[in-house]
Amino acid sequence: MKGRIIFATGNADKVREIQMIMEDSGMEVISMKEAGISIDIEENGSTYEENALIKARAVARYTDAIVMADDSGLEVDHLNKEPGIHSARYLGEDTSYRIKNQNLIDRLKGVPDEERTARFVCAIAAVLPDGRELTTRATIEGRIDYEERGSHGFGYDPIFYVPEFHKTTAELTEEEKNKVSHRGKALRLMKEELKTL
Ligand code: ITT
Repeated sequence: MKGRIIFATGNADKVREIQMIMEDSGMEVISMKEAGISIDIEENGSTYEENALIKARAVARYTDAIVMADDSGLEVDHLNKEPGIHSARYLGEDTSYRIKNQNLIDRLKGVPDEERTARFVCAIAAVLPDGRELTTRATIEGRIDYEERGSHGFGYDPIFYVPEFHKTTAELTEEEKNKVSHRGKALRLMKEELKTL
């Protein structure tokens, strides 16, 4: 499949990662903002897939291009998988990630390594010009670190420690993160699905 994909996200950090991951697809990825679509979308689904579809469908109303959306989050096992689908809104949408990250570290005070397990989850939804809808999902497993480390990435990356690298995802380069991340894996699954159409 060739052409242009409009990504239904207002998160510029996601757009940067997605453009890198999709570089070899032969398709141009632009954000909804770049496509001149500025709408507020209420994410009231109860799963990552539902929320991704809500975002993609909302933007698909304004274009004949393929529309994709990403809904993602951090699940901390010791906190009953919080903040989960509410990750962007955790402690308030405008609260800095310094504060959100420190809050999660504080809530895990005294919790040993083996109980600090967590994962990033990403669902990608695609709405095709003919109305067909596709979703994929992938995860990356890790642990909540004891302090923030690294300056790459965004959001919860500085506290998301990946044991196989002995680094947080904020200490990985963008290329390294994209190879193993929830978003990299889910988008590559979507690329494969699109190839079969
Ligand atoms: P859009 O809905 O406009 O795409 P958003 O940031 O609100 O942007 P989500 O509702 O999907 O996106 O929330 C995802 C949140 O999960 C994101 O804001 C981060 O806090 C966290 N998150 C997801 N992927 C992440 C990653 O790769 N690294 C760090 N944090 C991540």
